[in-house]
Amino acid sequence: MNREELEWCVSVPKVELHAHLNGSVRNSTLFELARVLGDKGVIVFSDVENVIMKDDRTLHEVFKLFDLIHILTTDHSTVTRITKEVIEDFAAENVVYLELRTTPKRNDSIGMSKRSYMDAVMEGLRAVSSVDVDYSPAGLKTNTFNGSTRKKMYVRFLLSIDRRESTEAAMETVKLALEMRDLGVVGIDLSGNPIVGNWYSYFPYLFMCFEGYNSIIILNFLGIRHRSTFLPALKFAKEKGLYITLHCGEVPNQEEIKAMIDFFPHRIGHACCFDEENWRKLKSAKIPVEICLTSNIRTETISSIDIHHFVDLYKAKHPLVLCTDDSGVFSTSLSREYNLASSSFGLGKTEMFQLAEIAINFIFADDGVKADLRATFKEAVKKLN
Ligand code: 6MZ
Repeated sequence: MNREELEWCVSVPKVELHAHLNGSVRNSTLFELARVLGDKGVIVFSDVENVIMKDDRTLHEVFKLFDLIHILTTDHSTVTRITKEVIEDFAAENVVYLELRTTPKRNDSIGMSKRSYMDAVMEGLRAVSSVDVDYSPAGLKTNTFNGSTRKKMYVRFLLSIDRRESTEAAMETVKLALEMRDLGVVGIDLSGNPIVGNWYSYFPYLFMCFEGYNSIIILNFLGIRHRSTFLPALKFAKEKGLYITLHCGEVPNQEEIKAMIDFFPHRIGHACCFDEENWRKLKSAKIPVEICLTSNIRTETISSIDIHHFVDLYKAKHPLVLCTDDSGVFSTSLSREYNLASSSFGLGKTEMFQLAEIAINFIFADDGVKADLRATFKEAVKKLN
């Protein structure tokens, strides 16, 4: 990686729209947390160290890693700490608008509800000290101090529904998002292991009823388990005016991909494993795509960068935005993603700058924020030239 080019990518203002909180935790923080739990005998530090240091991991392995990260991070004070650090790391990268997504977690054993998890996130945001953060859609709430001349950054939140969750848990997340709109929650993300959970609701129990004497015996005929679906929660969120982004096509489930496009989310993430028909559908629907290059390569979702679908979408002028996905897990940064796009696809500085600026069109915020961001880019272009 050319150092000078990377520095240029850092200096460009950027918009980050696909970043998972727990995937963006610094390795140094994970090690520190692992050491504490190791000393308490909750985990074996060296096992954790090996897992964290592993470079390439399949998509399946990544989800095992997240389970481990959640053991390390999920108590209120740690959630606050990682939120502060992650936002400050993005600010240091010159990210001027960040949509940070996280899965609100309930853990009765430590008195954590989805709401208290999010309160801990908000506390982390308010603790950010390296930049002024605007996190309220009405522009009323900032952590600005009087007379501050610090850089300003917009932060908005997306609440993630994990595909493992029940319909009820997904609905609770949507209700929480509605409750927290004034605190900068703008939408819902569907994420998690793509082979878990179903898009459609269906009745998989094939059962036989034997009515005899005074009782009814129900036999589970084929042993197919009922799985709840997240669709009712997503529909409800959309009806209530929340923005929706879906992880779509991380695995080649064409039926689900088709249904997701028909749902017409405001954006989708990844779009890796589309067949020709769904690819055509996506392009004609013009749904913006959050592209995560390093993540796709590291998880082997895309076998090599030169066949990445970025090129096709870019040439077709399809709305797209470069993102990190999990900057901690994949040891990347948004500047590195821009640098990678530039070196892999031969984009010059003008194209890179335009790519960064055009992302403003796809943010889940109002026109006032968009106008302010456009002004920031206008100023930046003068300095960079
Ligand atoms: C799907 C992903 C993901 O929510 O605990 N997540 N879901 N595909 C991916 N591509 C690699 N990367 C991260 O952050 C971690 C959670 O984000 C989702 C997973 O559900 C993971 O557990 P939070 O802050």
